[in-house]
Amino acid sequence: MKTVITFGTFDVFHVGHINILQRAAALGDTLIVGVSTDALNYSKKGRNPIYPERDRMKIINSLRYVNLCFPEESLEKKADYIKQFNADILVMGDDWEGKFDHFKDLCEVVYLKRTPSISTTEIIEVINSVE
Ligand code: C2G
Repeated sequence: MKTVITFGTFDVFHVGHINILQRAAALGDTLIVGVSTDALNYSKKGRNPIYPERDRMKIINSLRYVNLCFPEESLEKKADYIKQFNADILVMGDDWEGKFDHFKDLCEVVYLKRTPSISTTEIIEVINSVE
């Protein structure tokens, strides 16, 4: 039995998010998702996500590929989360390529190709440009 863990904000949920969660789930038997909190986002990006963390967690929790979802409170706690959930594989999109290689002594680290031409930032830009 293999447990897969992944992390993300998953703001303004879109098909790129579905694609990575579906492929992450296919790598093991259980998929656990850390959803970054509003506070973590604010500290990273200087703004709150469009959807509050309660709603982002509700969306992730309702997906059939996801077995469990929890709030990711700090980027520095990844090793603790990997150990806490006994994860065998850490999956991230390839925008994070190389950034989590130091966890290779804890678990397998896999970077999956991002879905091209879609991102939360682009969706927000398109909405903002509508007059
Ligand atoms: N993603 C993707 N294709 C896209 C957009 C996103 O595969 N077109 C993937 C990202 O690579 C990431 C996941 O979807 O693995 C979530 O993306 P974000 O919500 O943008 O996550 P991010 O803000 O990068 O948060 O601890 C790490 C952070 O919590 C990651």
